[in-house]
Amino acid sequence: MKIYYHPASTTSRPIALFAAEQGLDAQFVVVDLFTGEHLQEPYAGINPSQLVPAMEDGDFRLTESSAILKYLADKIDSPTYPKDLKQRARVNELMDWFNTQFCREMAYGLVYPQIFPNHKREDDKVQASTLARAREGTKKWLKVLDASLLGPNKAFLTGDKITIADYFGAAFVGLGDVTRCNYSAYPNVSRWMNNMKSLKNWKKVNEAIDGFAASLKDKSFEVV
Ligand SMILES: N[C@@H](CCC(=O)N[C@@H](CS)C(=O)NCC(=O)O)C(=O)O
Repeated sequence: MKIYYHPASTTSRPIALFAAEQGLDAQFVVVDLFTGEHLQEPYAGINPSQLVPAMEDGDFRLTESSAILKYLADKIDSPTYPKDLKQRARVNELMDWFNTQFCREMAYGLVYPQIFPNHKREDDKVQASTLARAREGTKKWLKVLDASLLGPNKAFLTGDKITIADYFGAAFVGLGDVTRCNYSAYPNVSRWMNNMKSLKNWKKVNEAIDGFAASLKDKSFEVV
């Protein structure tokens, strides 16, 4: 099985972390986003959306990080994607929540326009209003995550056991480290992220993004 990915990519890191933690046997193939390898053949033929990650299992190809995680967890019969109808529905719900609401505001609204030149708005006023709006949106979703989705007692999103929703969601929330967001107003989010960061393979999997964050240490950002 091959996983095409980039080590700094927000949507690749949940898969790399899942694989490392759950002992998935897969060949990880780097697609260099910085040289535009994803925009050219052969990768553009593997994922017509020209994004990472993508997976090949024999002649079966799959894109979309959330779908790939579910496939991989089922493939190795992992308890991180429960079989019980309602427990599985809860994991799906959380993954959809991160992939839509949270990702839109945090990644595409607040962080990417500040760290990726191709996401920066051309007009300074538009850039400023995009960030201001996304900052409020991100705060709203962090509050929901803190108070309702996590609450004061859970180690992980669905209780005391880790699921693929945790691997998935932590990459988006962890993106805040790149621009030095401060989550102290969200103690349950902070506790959960500390649990995620305590995983054996977190540091290694996040080496590339941590290095990128370090390279931006003198730059100031709009943050939550
Ligand atoms: N919905 C997709 C999003 C994938 C995505 O946005 N990948 C980014 C890296 S995090 C990418 O390949 N970006 C390249 C580009 O925008 O040119 C998924 O979850 O797999």
